Amino acid sequence: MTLKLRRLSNALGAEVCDIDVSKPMSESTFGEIYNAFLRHGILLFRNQDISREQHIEFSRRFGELDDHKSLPRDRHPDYPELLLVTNRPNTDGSPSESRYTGRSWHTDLSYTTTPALGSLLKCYELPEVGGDTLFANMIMAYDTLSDGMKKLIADLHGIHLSGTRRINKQDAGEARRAEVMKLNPPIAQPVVRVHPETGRKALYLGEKVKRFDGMTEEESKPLIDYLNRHATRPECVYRHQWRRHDIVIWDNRCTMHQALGDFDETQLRHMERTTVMGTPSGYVVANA
Ligand SMILES: O=C(O)CCC(=O)C(=O)O
Repeated sequence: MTLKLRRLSNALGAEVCDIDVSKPMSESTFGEIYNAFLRHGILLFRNQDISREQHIEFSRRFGELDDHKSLPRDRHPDYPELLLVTNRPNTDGSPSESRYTGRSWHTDLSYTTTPALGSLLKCYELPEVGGDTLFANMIMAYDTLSDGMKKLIADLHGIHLSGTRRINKQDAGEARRAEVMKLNPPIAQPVVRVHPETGRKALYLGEKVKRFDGMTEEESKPLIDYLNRHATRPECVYRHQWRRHDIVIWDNRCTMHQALGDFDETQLRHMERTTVMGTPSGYVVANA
């Protein structure tokens, strides 16, 4: 079978057309999908009105799945392979802990020593308008730096902090903050990451990074801000407008993303994500 692809933007992304991911799929068809994933950084599958089991089963074809133990409160109560990104209130009426998940530029699990290979996000409920997600091509971001800048950043490591380290007490609650901080010590990751499968170099940063290892925040901030700004220029970015039953998979090793708060938060937005485990990268930073 030859896959029918439709590019989503100049920077990155392709829609895989006319595929039902819940149907049996040959190795060769999946091989074509995987090659397209490596080539385009993100893939979109529309109209996937499938069960949670089928979402998990399709995700497993990309590799071993994370059980989200670093974010226990956001796990689906019945499916540890699924992470909830939802503003649906908890059963006791309290606000959902995951209602602001992903509201800054990041790549998944970069604050661990096995950052995610990929993430498959399925859309269940959408507000009337908005609720979009931005994706940036970090290979393009790296390639478009000057040689001088490439040399300057070649050996730098950015210290990645889990989201809850940066959340204030009112939003997260002190107990949860302490729990997640213990589960997620600060991790230094190379600023220039070599993609383990394609060998391409990509910027590996985002807004979870507040300083470089061996440097102060004050020293690091101008360069971190510059690199994040450079990576998120419109020419490096695709903006996804969701439809119900979309599944989007992104390659966390060469893209970053951000969920936008561009919608009426009294309306429901409910997404569920599987996370494909990646290969080891980075190191724990003591006393960061
Ligand atoms: O809700 C979204 O659009 C993206 C969520 C997100 O950032 C994530 O799952 O890492």
